[in-house]
Amino acid sequence: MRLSNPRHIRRQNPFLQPLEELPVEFRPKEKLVYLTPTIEVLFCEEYINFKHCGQYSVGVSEEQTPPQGSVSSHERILVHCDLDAFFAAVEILHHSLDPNKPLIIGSDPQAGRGRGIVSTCNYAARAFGIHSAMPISEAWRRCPGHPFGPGHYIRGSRGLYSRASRRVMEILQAPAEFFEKASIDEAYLDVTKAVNGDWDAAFALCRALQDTIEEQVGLTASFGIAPTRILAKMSSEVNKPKGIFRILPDEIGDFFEGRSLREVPGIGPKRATQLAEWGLVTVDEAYVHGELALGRMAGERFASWLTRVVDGTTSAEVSPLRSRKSVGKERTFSSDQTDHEAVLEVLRSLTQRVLTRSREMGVSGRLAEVKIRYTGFETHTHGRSIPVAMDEPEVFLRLAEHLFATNVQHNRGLRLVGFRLGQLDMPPTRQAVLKWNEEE
Ligand code: TTP
Ligand code: MG
Ligand code: MG
Repeated sequence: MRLSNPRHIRRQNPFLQPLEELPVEFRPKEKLVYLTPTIEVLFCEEYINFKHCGQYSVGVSEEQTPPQGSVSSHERILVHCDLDAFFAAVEILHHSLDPNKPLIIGSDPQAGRGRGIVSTCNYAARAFGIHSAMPISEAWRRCPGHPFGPGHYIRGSRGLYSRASRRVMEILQAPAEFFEKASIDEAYLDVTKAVNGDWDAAFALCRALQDTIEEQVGLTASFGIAPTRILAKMSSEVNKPKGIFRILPDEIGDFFEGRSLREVPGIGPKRATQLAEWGLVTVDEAYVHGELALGRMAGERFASWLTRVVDGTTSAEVSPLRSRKSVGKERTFSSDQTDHEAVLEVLRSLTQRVLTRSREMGVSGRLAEVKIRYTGFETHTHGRSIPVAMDEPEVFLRLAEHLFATNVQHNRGLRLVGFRLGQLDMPPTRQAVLKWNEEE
C-alpha cells in the first residue's frame, strides 16, 4: 500500500458536533423489561478477564501464534461493533432520562470533592469536555450537578450493563462465522462467509444489525468494516455515534493520510510525544520514512508493526481466545458460611457452569483455580495445571474438590467461593463462536 496520490478524507469528530446534530433516538420504555434486575439472596458474579487489546506488542507477537479462529491468510471482511456511550445509554433507557441532559456515570462526585473517576458519560455531557477516566471532581467543575448545574450523576449498576450487553451480543453473533466479544460493549465479527466476500453486503449487514440492536435493545451502536482487526476497530470510531465506516483493502493508505498517530490503538501519549519530537504527528508522516528509518527513531518492533498496520497485514483473526484469558464464576454469600460441605456443593455447581460455558464457547483449559475468601476479606487462590487443555467437567470437578478440600482452613467462615478455568486453548476442529444465553 502506497501513500502516494492521497485523497482527502473527511472525518467527523462527534465531540465537535453541535449537540442538536447528534442523533438521539431512543426506544419506548416497554422495550426495557429485560433490564429490570432480579432480586437475589446470593450475589453471583461472573468475571471475565479481557486482555488489553490493541497494544502494538500484541500486534508483533501475534504473528508467532497460528490463527485459531478465522484464517488470516486470505482477505477477510471483519466488523468491529462498539456501543455508543454504553453505560450512560443503558441508564438513560432504564430510568427514562432525557438523553439531551448531561449524564455522568462514575463514583460519587460529593459536590465536587469526590476522589473517584468518570466511567463514561453521554454525548450531551461530552459537549462539556467530560470523558471517561476524568476525575469526577473535574467533571463536576465542568458541569455541576443539582442544584448548581444541569449534570446528572449516577454511580451505575454493572448488572444492568451485563444484561444489555448479552442481548446485543446475541444479535451480533448470529450472522458471524467467527465471533469474539472483546469487552462489555464491543465485539469482532468475521463476516466474510456470511456476505460471500462482498464488501457492499457487509455494509448492508452492519446497517441491519444496527437497526436490530436499536429496535430490540434500544441502544445505538457504531460499526467499522475493514480487512484487519485494528483497522476495523479504528473505523468503528470514525462516525460515532450510530455510525458505520468502511475501509476497503485499497483504501487503507488514504485512511491514514493526515490521521494522527495518537488515533491508532496501541500508540499512547508517551510514544506519540517521542514521535512528535522527531516531527512525526500523523501516520502517513511516520510511514513514508520507511521501516528502516522509522526503526532507528522509534525501535524496530514499533516500525515493523506500524508498517504492517498501514499495509493492512496485521491480524485478521477473530477468536474468543484473543480477548479472553479465563472463564470463571464466583459467588459471594449473603452471610459468611461455616458449613464447608455446603460451600463445596456451591463450588461444584459453579465449576459445572464454568465448564458448560467454556464448551459453548468452544474453548478448553489447562488451569483449574479455586478462589476462597474468608471472613474479613482475606482471599486465597489455589491452582493446578494439567498437561493438556481439556473441557471435561468431570476432570475439573475432581480438581476443584481436591483444591478446596486440601486448602480450605477449617473453622473459618467463608465469604466467597469461585472457580476459574485458565490457560485457555481451542481445539482446532471446534468453531470459535460464543453463545450468550447463560442466565447469569
Ligand atoms: P467505551 O466503548 O470506551 O466508551 P462508551 O461506550 O461509553 O462511549 P463511546 O460512544 O465512545 O464508545 O467503553 C464502554 C464502557 O466501558 C463505558 O460505557 C463505561 C466503561 N468504561 C469505564 O468504566 N471506564 C473507562 O475508562 C472506559 C474507557 C470505559
Ligand atoms: Mg462504546
Ligand atoms: Mg468499547
